[in-house]
Amino acid sequence: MKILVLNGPNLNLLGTREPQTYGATTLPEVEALVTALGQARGATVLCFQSNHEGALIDRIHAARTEAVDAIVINPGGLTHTSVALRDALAGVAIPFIEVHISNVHKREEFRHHSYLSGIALGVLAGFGVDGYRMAVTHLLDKAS
Ligand code: CA2
Repeated sequence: MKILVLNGPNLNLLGTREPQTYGATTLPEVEALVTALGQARGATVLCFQSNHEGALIDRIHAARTEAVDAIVINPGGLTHTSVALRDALAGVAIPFIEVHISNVHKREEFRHHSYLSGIALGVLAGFGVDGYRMAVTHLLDKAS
């Protein structure tokens, strides 16, 4: 089982700014946690973050040749803007779970629409960084 955990723009700032919205855990801490979760269950978890839409799309394309079984993605602000990211995920046809740290439905109207949710396996929002653990655990459970 190989899972790719992707984070989009600005999520490298996790744990350093806006803790009231995004919590105090850093991205390296989240990545260490999901990597350990995978290791404990004999799975490989790969992690990648970029502030660039094209780099995320290239990483999604590469996932197909690496035989990645599933993707966990927090697309950041690209959630609400990117048809290209949706097309990339649809194009590789790798099942994915969309994760949002905050409950986007309780925030501004423009955060209520996601270009990805309609083709996602599932969506988690509002559970803080625990959403990443929940998503990876679900995929590991489903595969076992
Ligand atoms: O709640 C989420 O996880 C979001 O995907 C985060 C995005 C936001 O645009 C989405 O509407 C919801 C923003 C990511 C910014 O991350 C930061 C983390 C710490 C400090 C500042 C920004």
